[in-house]
Amino acid sequence: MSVKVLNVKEDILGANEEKAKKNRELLDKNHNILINIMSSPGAGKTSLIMQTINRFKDKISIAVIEGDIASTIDADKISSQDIPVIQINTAGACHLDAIMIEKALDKLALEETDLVIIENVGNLVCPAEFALGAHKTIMLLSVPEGDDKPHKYPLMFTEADVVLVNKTDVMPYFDFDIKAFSAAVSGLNPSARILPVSAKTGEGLELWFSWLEDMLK
Ligand SMILES: Nc1nc2c(ncn2[C@@H]2O[C@H](COP(=O)(O)OP(=O)(O)O)[C@@H](O)[C@H]2O)c(=O)[nH]1
Ligand SMILES: [Mg+2]
Ligand SMILES: [Zn+2]
Repeated sequence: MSVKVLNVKEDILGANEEKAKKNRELLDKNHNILINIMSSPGAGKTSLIMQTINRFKDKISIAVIEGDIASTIDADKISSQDIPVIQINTAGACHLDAIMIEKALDKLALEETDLVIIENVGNLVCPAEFALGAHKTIMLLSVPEGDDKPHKYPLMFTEADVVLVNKTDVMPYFDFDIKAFSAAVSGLNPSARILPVSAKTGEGLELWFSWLEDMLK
């Protein structure tokens, strides 16, 4: 008997791509920009989003989609800023996919929104495999995680339009080699913008804000 092999992963990713395209069409129709922020747990996604909201909320209308395996802790923080937020609880799944985003977009007043920010599930691996329909992909790597991560988790760095190196305020306590890190990222993805920031002290965030401002024009 011959063995039949089912490439389920390819089918799943193909169906996801189709749905991501539909999401993008919906966003474009409503003149929304969608950014997808990915990192490992604790790298500083929520802190960066809070800083970004503080900076832009008087100028533009922002909505947030929070992806977590469980809880509404991050969504509650964002919501305290009077920002519309949709919490997706993935009940164990370690990434967001385009169908989840479709459902979340359906619950947002897109015609009244300029920028939609996705905080993906904290995970350096599979979130990068699932297109969501985002216009730009942002990756956050924090200093304590180490400068070797582009070698170990290349896909995430390959997919990113912007790589933010967060927690620069603790740089003196870690042997993080920013030059080696930047060279590794550029080797994988020459067009990635690499921006060292501290979402805690605000250091370097001006460059992130001006990148975002340019993109929103
Ligand atoms: N020292 C320092 N701590 C930070 C910075 N950004 C975030 N944190 C802290 O790191 C922890 C995780 O941050 P959070 O934004 O929740 O990360 P997330 O899990 O990626 O959303 C929190 O205790 C933050 O206060 C930073 O730039 N410097
Ligand atoms: Mg978070
Ligand atoms: Zn996953």
